[in-house]
This record gives sequence, structure tokens and C-alpha cells, in this order.
Amino acid sequence: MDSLEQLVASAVQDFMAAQDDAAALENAKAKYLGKTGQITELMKGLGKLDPEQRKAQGALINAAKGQIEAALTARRDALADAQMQTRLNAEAIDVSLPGRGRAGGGLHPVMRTWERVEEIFRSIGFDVADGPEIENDWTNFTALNSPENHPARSMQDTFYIEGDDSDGKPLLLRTHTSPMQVRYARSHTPPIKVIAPGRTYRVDSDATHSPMFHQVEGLWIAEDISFADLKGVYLNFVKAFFETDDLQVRFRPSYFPFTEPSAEIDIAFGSGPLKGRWLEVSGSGQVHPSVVRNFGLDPERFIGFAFGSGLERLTMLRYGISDLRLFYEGDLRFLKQFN
Ligand code: 2NL
Repeated sequence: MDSLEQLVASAVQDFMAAQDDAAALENAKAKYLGKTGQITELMKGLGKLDPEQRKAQGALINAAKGQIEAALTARRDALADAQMQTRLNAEAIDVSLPGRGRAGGGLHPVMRTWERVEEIFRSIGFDVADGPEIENDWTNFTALNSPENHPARSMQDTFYIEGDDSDGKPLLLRTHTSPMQVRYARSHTPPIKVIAPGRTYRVDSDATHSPMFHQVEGLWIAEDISFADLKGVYLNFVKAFFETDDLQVRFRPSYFPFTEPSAEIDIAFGSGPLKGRWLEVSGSGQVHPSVVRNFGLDPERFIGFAFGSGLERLTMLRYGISDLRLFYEGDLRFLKQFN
């Protein structure tokens, strides 16, 4: 084998030895084809030969150079192919695999109660009111006969918003759902049958109180209704809500600034784990004449009945939940049981 053939053979060997690292192949290329590479040096030596020999030798060197270049290109392509194959294997996606599925959301148990209460009252002709959670002092307190110096109006009991409304009056997070009913009563003409469910806020936080909680209130205003109608509506409601007719209600005298007379509503189940125990579920009463006047109505002509219940309380009784705090912790082990 002459020296040119050996040179080509050694180049091919070096190229084959270069593995997945691109620098190794480029170094091998420089050894033969670079500025001081062996082929380049042979070319430089041609100048010393006479013209006849230079032509013959030049052709041989060029042929060898061509073979080396072809071997280099082939090796480059082979390495690129191998690299692509490795990537394809590593990044392969099996399109026949089943999907991961979509995690289904679910309703919070208090929201279930909220929807249930709406459905029951709609079925007996009540409308559902809505309204702002940031209220003014008049709608939340004054209109509802809450005296100017009542502790409920203090910063210790109510969340006030920094800054006032456009009239310089304080703004606050509504402390009950009643302001929605005040707004509703002032913008509708009797007979009025409405419930107002929603979030409410008080400065209160312990095992049985949350700074945010939910209420539903009901209001019925007409010319010819009595406490018996309130009792009938509420009894129908609790029977539908708890899905049993085996249940009693009792009205216990109480006091609220916005009703006179006022009563607590208790219920007792005739069976089940809570059988025979009187359970407080709502406040209620005949709407105070001053409040009827604040609705823009004549208390001599119109009579109103109202009630207010806690949605958390109703939910706990319905599902047998013993700790209010479970509603606000967002623990999926608890929440998943209702979906
Ligand atoms: C309670 C007390 C009650 C009302 C809410 C009411 C609303 C208007 C006018 C008059 Cl607009 N009354 N609501 C009446 C009596 C009791 O709820 O502590 N509930 C958990």
C-alpha cells in the first residue's frame, strides 16, 4: 500500500473512532485537511517538484483528498442520524395511551345548601334577591332599626372599609343579608316574596364563628298575612330541606331590632341521630313598623314577616357535620364526600 492509500485508511479509521462528540470528528478532520493537516502539507510540497511530476502527484493527492472528504461527510451524517435516533427513542410519545382524565370540580357543601334553599323557595313563588357585599351604613344598620350606639355597629364587631362613600358615609362588609332585602323591598311593590342568600362578615373567629359566613333571609310583605303564614312557609321549607315530614317546629320569643314581635325557630326530628332534640335553626319575626316605613311602605297598610338562617348551620344539621371549621379549611378529604 503506498503512503497516500495509507493516509486515506488512517483518516477513515480516525473518523470512525470519533464517537457522538462532534469535537472529536472536527479534530480528526484538522489532522488531515486543516491548515497544517497532512493533505495540506503534501499540497504545499508540490511546488518543489518539476511540472510533469507535480501534475501526476497533484492528481493523486486530490483523489486522496476527495476520498477523505467523502469519508468525513459519511461519518458526520452517520453520527447525526444516530443522535436523532437516540432523541426519537427518548422523546417517543405513545399516542395510543389513554388520557389522564380531567379532575372534576365539585360544589362546596354550603353552596349545595344555598342552591337547595333557592330551589325550594322558588317552588313556592319566592324571588331570589342579590346585592353588594360592601354596604353603606344606612342600608346595613339604620334602615333595619339598629340604634346609632348599638355594639354591632362598632369596629370591634363590623369590618369597616378604609375611606367613605361619595357622601362621606362609612362603608362596611355587610353583617347580614338583610340589606339585600331592604334594597329589594324599596324597588318592588307588594306583595313581596323574596329570599336573600349570601356571604356575610363579622369580626368574630373561634370554633363556632367564622369572620365570613353565609346566611339566607326571607321576607314576605302583603296586606293580609299573619305569623301563621310565616310558620307555614318555614315548616314547608325545613320539611323539604331535610327531606322528612317527621319533624316539628316551635317558635320561642326572642328579640331583634328589626322585628316585633320576634321569635327563634327551633326544629325537632322525630327520628334519626338528632331525634327529639330541639335545634335552633332560625331567627324570625314580624317586620318592625319603622323598618316597613324605611322600605317606603305604610306600616298601617302592609305587614311583613321575615326570617334569617345560617347556611353553615343548616348544612351541618343536614349532613351531620360537627365542626364549622371544616367548611373553610379546603381539605379535599372532607370536600370530596359531598361530590
Ligand atoms: C338571625 C336573625 C333574622 C330577620 C332575620 C329581617 C330582614 C328584614 C327585615 C326584618 Cl329586611 N327582618 N330579617 C328577621 C328576624 C331574624 O335572623 O340571627 N338569624 C341567624
